[in-house]
Amino acid sequence: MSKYSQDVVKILYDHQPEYISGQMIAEQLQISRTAVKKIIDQLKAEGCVINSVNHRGHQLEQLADTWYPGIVEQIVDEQGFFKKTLVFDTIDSTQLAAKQELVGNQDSIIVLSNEQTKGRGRFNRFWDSERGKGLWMSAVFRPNVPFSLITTFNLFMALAIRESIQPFSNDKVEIKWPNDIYIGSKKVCGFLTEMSANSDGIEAVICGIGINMNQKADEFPEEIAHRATSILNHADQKIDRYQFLDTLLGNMKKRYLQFLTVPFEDIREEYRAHSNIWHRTLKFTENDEMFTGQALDIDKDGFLQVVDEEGKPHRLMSADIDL
Ligand code: BTX
Repeated sequence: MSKYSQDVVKILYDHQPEYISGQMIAEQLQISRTAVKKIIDQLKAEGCVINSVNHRGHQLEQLADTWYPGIVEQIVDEQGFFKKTLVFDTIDSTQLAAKQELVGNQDSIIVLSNEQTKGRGRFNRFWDSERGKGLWMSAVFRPNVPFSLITTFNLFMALAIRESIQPFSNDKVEIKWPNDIYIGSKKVCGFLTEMSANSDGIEAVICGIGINMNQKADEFPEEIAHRATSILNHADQKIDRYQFLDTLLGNMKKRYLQFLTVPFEDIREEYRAHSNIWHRTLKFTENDEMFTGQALDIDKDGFLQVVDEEGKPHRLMSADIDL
């Protein structure tokens, strides 16, 4: 791929919905018109929908299923919150890259990759991260808050992710406490919050988010096909990854500022209303202990209040729940 392809796609993106002539692109980049034509053909081959019309030029209709760094950076910059953006074509895990990148600076960071070869969930479980199908992202935050507050961070992020997926889905999107987002009985997103601390306190909070955007139902690996879904499976058209990223970053910024300024108590009702675990019998696993019970409530500190079949109460900070 030509080193100018990132520039060409950015120029086309900035000109949307207008046409721009090959001549103008060539002049801006100080390359030949033939070179521009070649790059545009390459962009079309990788999946960009570009309308090319004689005497008018080129118009970008849709980007390919890939992250173009210049466009991602522009979206992140326009949101005005994250200070650094890293975009990979392939990487072991965005979470690992984020942890390396946060050392020795105070930046808030976004890390995205087209695919992950070792995407990880909680307890080192695998996270399926196919190329071009989903949003595999880690976000580094720098909250200056006491350790005790960090437990509720995840709950604010859950709301941010849920409300970002909902406008793209025809069906109800719900939070499955503590780390998943569901549509119906299937997982559309898994996220986790990790912390890096030193003797001065919290150095960073790293939120890893995996969202299935555009997999067709038969495209999931066999072992998760029965419990995984994508937004596409609940939408009328393909999810525009850039529009989705913009929505998600906006909601993450909003919820993060809320996390810094109000207690969880203020959003507790909203969280409860968007959760899918009430009024049903569930199987809980916490620290290798398994029991069946019912989730009754979430308290002001974000702990789940559960009563098991014997009537014994449990207060859970984290657990695996089988629906
Ligand atoms: P979790 O441990 O709650 O969920 C992992 C479980 O979910 C797996 O054991 C598997 O059963 C199922 N699963 C795996 N892949 C998918 C998928 N694509 N869709 C639905 N279900 C799946 C939740 O962990 C937290 C996941 C965070 C993933 C992000 S991606 C960006 C960042 N980088 C990284 O390595 N992890 C995070």
